Amino acid sequence: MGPVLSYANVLLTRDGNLGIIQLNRPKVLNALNFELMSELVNGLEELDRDPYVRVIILTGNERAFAAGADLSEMSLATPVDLTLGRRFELWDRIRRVSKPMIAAVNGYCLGGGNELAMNCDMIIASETATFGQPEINVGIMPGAGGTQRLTRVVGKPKAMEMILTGRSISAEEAFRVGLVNRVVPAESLMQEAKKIASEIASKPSISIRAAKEAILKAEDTTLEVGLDFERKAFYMLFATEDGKEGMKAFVEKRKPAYKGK
Ligand code: CO8
Repeated sequence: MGPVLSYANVLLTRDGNLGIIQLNRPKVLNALNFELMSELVNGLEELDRDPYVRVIILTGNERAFAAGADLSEMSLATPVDLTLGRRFELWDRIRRVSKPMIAAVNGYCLGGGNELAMNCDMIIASETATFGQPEINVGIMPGAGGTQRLTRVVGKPKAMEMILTGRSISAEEAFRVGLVNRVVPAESLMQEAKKIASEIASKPSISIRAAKEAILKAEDTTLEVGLDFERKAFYMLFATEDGKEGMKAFVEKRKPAYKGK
């Protein structure tokens, strides 16, 4: 393990078949400015293209995953800048990352930071993490998917409470309402994130990719269209060597040897 590429605002490393991106603007609690977001998305795409990387972990530091959009930058924005700028295209590119992404969250996970964590496929939180959409306190509202994704995840009443009061919730509450997958002691956060990432990384990669795509479809389509999509993806896996190998190995009572093909 070791740094491979060092951008100015994110640190990108590889650890075996895991790709790790650490947000790295600690002085401002990883506030998401345009430069950080551009580097983050380029880093994610770099890892997505890397054939050796199976799962991506996104993390911050002890104090913050990210305290939201950079307010010193945002406070100067106009609707025209926001419309014509590439800021929100970056968010669309995160959704197109095909490999599983796990957010390992310590400290503040607020506003755009929470939206970023929700853009990942799972969230592992440390006991000291806090989650919130405090935009209302600065006269705006969530703009990178908060009203849509949080509502789908925690339901309307809780999303209303969080977004309209701007109050944060603890990691424990985030777990109870289904926003995070598990809560672990701060000192074992990365270890736990890597454990689940490695488990996923050991599975046949085409199945993982197809299953992720199908689950994401469930977020924005009808049941009928989603079931249809799932079925086609399922059929497709019968054309893969790994699909044949996995089922054959079970029947022959041996461990499968997957090739990622
Ligand atoms: N933007 C810019 N700087 C920030 C931000 C931020 N969001 N959050 C913290 N900082 C800076 C502080 O200004 C401070 O800098 P300095 O040392 O130079 O004064 C430093 O980080 C440390 O922060 P604090 O001293 O405030 O630390 P505290 O522990 O006292 O408080 C808090 C921590 C509670 C997290 C507090 O910093 C805070 O309330 N931050 C703002 C949180 C917020 O409102 N987030 C929502 C922003 S709006 C948003 O996310 C909209 C998303 C829309 C799309 C996304 C596009 C990218």
